[in-house]
Amino acid sequence: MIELEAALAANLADAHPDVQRVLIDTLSVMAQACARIGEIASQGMLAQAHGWAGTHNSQGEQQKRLDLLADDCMRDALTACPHVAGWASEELENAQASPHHGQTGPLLVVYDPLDGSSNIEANISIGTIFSILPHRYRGANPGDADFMQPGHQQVAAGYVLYGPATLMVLTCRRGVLVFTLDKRAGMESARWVLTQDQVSIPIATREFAINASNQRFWEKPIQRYIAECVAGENGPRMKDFNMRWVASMVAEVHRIMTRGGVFLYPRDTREPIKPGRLRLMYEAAPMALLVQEAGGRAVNGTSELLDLIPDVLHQKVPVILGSKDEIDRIVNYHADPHENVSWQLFKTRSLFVQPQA
Ligand code: AFP
Repeated sequence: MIELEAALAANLADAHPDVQRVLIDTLSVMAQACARIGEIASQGMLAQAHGWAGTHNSQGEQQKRLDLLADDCMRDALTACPHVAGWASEELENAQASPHHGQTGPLLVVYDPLDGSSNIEANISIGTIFSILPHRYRGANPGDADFMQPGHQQVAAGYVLYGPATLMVLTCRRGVLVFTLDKRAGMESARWVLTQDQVSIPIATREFAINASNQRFWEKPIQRYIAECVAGENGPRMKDFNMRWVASMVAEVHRIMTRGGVFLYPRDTREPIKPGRLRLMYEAAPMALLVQEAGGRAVNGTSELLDLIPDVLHQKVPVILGSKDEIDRIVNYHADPHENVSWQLFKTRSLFVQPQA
């Protein structure tokens, strides 16, 4: 079995030895932190990890106990890592400079410590998402502005899925690797082992994931795309589609990594100043890099997510990603915004209207 460090060394064989060392060390430290988060999550109520913490993050969202425990695990790990100059967490208002390595570390880390918080008490899959960026202005502690780099600058990105198995899915821009946390010899000697090399997302799919309760707020291109999927073999797509929604982006993206599909959290009209629910830096950009490295595509409807330059640390964006053929189609629908939705489809077969006998 190939363990994390050896697998990364092989994956980064063409990189400069210094780059190799820095990335392997940093990813190993983060992998350990995620193993710890997974352990706490798996203990649930036994670890007092369920329920509200009674606090809010900078976005005004209520925090769960596990959000905070996971954030602590990541922060402690990153503080000890000499290569990390600073980090930005979905749970913190501002970026933090490393107290010891702020001026010297070559890397910045951005992370969502606990994705899918609403699933915690229901014991449904949750995850951690992270992104690694270069620290370009060494000699000074990084501030918020240093983190606001477009996603295509990422040197690595990944997520950890705390599901029936604990999996880490990583890219160092040389394809996508999957590691499984091997706990068979006990948690003390748990290790990450490579279980899949070079993940490839099928180019075509018959499966989509969207929170259909927001349908009335979607723009026309998304109305049209979903209506056509739901119309199935009777509609213009002439094939039936399946739908899934886990409410944890990590779980949705991992399903797409394993069997293809489309995930949409599109722009909606509820809060026009927040065009979307997901954060560009903590969720959209790292997932976009992973999806692209696996042969898929990730857009906001009209532009590649990796090209977007953040204006603020917690910026939200529409996210549409997955199997390439479907994403190409959705981008084409956005390029033709005046095309009317086929409302007829909604009358006969809709997410909410019973099909006529
Ligand atoms: P939380 O971690 O704040 O619960 O959010 C998870 C998430 O950002 C993403 O993982 C899901 O796709 C999405 O929210 C689910 O949102 P809905 O509440 O619309 O199901």
